[in-house]
Amino acid sequence: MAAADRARLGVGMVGYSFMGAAHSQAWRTAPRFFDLPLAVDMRVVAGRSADGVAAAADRLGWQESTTDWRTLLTRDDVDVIDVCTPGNTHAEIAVAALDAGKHVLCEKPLANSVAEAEQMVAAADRAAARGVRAMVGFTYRRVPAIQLARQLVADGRIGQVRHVRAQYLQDWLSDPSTPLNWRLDKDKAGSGALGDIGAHVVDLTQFITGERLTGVSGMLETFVRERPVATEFSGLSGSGGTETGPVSVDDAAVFFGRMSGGALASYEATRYAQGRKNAIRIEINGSAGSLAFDFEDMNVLHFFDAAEPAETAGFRRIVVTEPEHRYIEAWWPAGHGLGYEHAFTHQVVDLVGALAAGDQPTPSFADGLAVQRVLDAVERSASDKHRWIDLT
Ligand code: 4PW
Repeated sequence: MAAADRARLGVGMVGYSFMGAAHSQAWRTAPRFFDLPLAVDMRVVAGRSADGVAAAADRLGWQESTTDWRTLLTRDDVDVIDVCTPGNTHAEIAVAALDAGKHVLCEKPLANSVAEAEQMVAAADRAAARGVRAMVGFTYRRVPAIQLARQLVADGRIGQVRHVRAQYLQDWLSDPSTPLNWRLDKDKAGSGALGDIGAHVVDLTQFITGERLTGVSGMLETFVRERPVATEFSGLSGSGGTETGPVSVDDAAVFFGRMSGGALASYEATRYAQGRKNAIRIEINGSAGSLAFDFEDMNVLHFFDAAEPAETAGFRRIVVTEPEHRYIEAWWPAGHGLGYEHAFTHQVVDLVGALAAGDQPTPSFADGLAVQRVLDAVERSASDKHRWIDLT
């Protein structure tokens, strides 16, 4: 589409650290590699520190900055509000934005509690009646190998799903001197590894299989209960002094459940898996084959087809970088590979496409609520001797 024919989509973002930077690069890059139906206009970024947010606007490519996110609600040049703040502010910002008629992209997990997530879904439903859309940022859905995995399941290539095995492994808390930050504060983050990274594998397994968890049993552990107060923190690392404070969230979560199609599912989320930096490992075994993925080798999907002759059967390593694979054609020649940031770009591409078409983007807030219910059930189970919690 010729640039002049495109209607503008004014974007306002709230928050500008790790996720804000990832989302900013996506808003900047998507129109440069994909033929978007709307012209992205990175209008304004909001944050609490005047100096910090002004510097971020400059660095990340926003035209203006503000210390008051509420000003975004009344601006005619802002059509979509991108929420990249800690979880305790998601509900307030997203509900206000939707009620003000702004489309919303909200970072995961959707909220810090089921009650907040339900309020957000209600706001999204009210807004949808007026053509205003809401999407939650389960970004890893947009990794091409994950898209291929979902396609293979939907096409029946692994048959009836029997086992779902999922892990999200990081190690940035293994060192007890890693300081406190908002991800370790229950008031801000809602939960620890469970919500921050476990939420991704819950969403991914439900997305790939097209099924929902119908019940869970789990346990949580906090290995290091006191840490230095941070003197500086960025991304997932920082430093602290001699003052210490409590960790109020889980460090690790292990749970199992049953999928709606009958499969048995097991999950592990931890920030203490020494040597595993961002390993999202998913293996699905079906009656006719298996799939395996690890984000640390994110351009690859392993596929086992049980129909192949035994002499030559084996896991096939599919390099998911062909133009036939979802999103790839817009990028590099086959084999040149994508990285972490590309999934955020794909998220913007899909959101802008849905907004232009007047469609509901996915994952919806209702999808986010479904994940929230699983997180809540795991917490309830863990605090009650691993009791089975029904989700039907
Ligand atoms: O994908 C993960 C996020 O959802 C990242 O590795 C870090 O943990 C940042 O937030 C969560």
